[in-house]
Amino acid sequence: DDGYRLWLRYDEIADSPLRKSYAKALPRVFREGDSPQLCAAEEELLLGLSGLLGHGVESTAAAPAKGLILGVLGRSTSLDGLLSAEEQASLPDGGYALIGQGKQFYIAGKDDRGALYGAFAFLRYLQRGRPLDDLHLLDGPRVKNRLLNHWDNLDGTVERGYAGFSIWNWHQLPHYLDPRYTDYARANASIGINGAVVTNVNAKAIVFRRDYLQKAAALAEVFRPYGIRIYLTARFSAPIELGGLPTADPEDAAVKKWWQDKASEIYALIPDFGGFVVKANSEGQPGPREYGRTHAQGANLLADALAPHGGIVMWRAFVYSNEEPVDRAKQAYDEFVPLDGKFRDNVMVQVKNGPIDFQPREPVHPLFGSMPHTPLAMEFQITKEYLGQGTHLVGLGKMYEEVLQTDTYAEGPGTRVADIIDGSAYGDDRLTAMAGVANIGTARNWTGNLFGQADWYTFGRLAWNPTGKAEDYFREWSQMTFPNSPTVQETAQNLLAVSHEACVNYMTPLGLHHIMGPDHHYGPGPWIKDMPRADWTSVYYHKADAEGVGFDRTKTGSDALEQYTSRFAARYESPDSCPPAFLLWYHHLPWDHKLPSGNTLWAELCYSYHAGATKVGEMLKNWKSLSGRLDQERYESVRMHLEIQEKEAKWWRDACLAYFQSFSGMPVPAELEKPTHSLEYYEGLTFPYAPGIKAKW
Ligand code: BDP
Repeated sequence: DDGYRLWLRYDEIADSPLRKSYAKALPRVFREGDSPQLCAAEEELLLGLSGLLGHGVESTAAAPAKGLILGVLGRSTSLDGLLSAEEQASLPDGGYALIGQGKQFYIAGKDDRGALYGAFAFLRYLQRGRPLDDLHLLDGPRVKNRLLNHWDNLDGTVERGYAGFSIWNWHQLPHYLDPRYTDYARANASIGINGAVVTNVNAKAIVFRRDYLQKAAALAEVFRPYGIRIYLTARFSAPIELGGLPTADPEDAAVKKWWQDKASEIYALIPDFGGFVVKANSEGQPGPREYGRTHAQGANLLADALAPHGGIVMWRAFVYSNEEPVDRAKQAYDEFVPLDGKFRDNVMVQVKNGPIDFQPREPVHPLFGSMPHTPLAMEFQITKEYLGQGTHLVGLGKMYEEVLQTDTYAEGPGTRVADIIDGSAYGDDRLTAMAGVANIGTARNWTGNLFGQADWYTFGRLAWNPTGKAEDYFREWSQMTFPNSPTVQETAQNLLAVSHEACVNYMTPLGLHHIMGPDHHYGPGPWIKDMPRADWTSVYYHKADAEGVGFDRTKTGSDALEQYTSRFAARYESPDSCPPAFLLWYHHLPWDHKLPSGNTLWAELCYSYHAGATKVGEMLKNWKSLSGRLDQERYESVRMHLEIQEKEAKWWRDACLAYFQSFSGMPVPAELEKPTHSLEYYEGLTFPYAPGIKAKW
């Protein structure tokens, strides 16, 4: 089994009483309505039911006395009176109800998308072997825009992509439609994703050339029945590069007209086009700052062009200036907070989860809660640029949850990041969004590492409900990915649950960050110091010397903590009360500083690195205990990746401890293994062809 079917496997249910009871209850399917989404939902139901029940299930032309009925509330008469008025009103757009009544089962969408999501939820129900008795379930998305961001280049490469090449074959579009596009859309619809940004944030203007827009339109057509809108990344200088204008100044009349005309051209081809994602004035990308304009002026230029058509702009806050900063963690806040309230209604500011850059663990970004008048979108990374890429198994759901559950105190105690993202903290009907940088490529199993599928899955489920629990989604994924085998499911679920903490421990424990190899960001590189910018080096972030280690971000240092609410900051200000997980993020401390555990900082660092590597050993052992309990192909694929991960966790541990020991001068605690090689050995390793190098700007 090559894993291509993801969590939509629909293998025959092995538990025969259960299968028979489902089969008896669901002999046929009736769809009331003809929208493309309803048709896609019906098709999926027939495919899923036929597979799970082990025999063909057919559709009927009229509501059956016994069976499954699919429709849209208010439009499908068979659903009349199904829900109370309050129930119906409680469903948000995209919401659905699954109801069993007598011998009939209903999938009732609030709208067409809702019916589609309901169909997938119903199948999920069966895939997980849930009882159909008393079925009465209402659900709907808490976040309006749930997007994947593909960092895919038009030449087929993927920036920070570790699962092969881009699945978008621009060269053959619009004429050749790879069936994979449909399977991609199905998979996304099954977890509620409703937008796909198909081009890299490091954008090319040519994507707005008419022939490329036609290619995008062909993808949009494939996505449409699955409720997915297409978005493109907008290069700010496109009016110059493509339009031949002398400037891209957002206040220039000709520039405004160029964007308006371009938007009209796009919407004529793609009527449900989602909008633009923009990376401006960051890492060499052009932007409004070149013209002395603000990010708000830049974003509003594009927003005005899209507004008549209903499109939105997602303007990224991942900016850092060319001047070398005292603390890069503070830059986005300094630049964006003064602009709060100055963006058009159809602009969202898209913020990475932490203030640096997708590290194994970061505190939440200080912008969350600091721009109450601007809708903020969460940007998570699903592709694991800094977390072992396509090789290591790291259940990202735990990290997403940690971020989303963090209390910012912004609107009083209990203002979790999740409440800011879903808008409930503000009680208005603002735009809401969550975006995930996709980990998908041409690998037969889509994500290279089989467990990367779980990250995609969990991201989608949390985008639907940011207050949800990662473990629930790990369970769902494991049950659907390894059906009919509770032992495999439990082990898989456990691997997902423990692996993020393990990774943090063997890479960057106690709040360390950005100490990986340069450019490719794979493997340890705490010694990295000579780079074009200080904030691309490791020494800038860990500041290790004979005295101690860590980045002082308190009042005696960069005072980054001042960008958070005082309640939030209070937890981190003193090294005595700061949670160990963030100690060196906020403090520079002596090597012999005593921790609550009773250990010195140095010893704690040693124990943490060892705990991480040891955990990976256990993960491998647990997986190996499954030999023979699942298909050989997936078993071997995970085993081989875990074998590499175990080796590399030790590499991280030993290289980092050898390096930091050269400053601390203290011995590794006697009961722990010492680094196998000298520091010079680790420093001397080179990886000229490591994957994922950033596109040259
Ligand atoms: C960093 C990546 C780089 C991206 C950048 C971004 O190293 O490849 O272009 O983020 O988010 O994590 O724009």
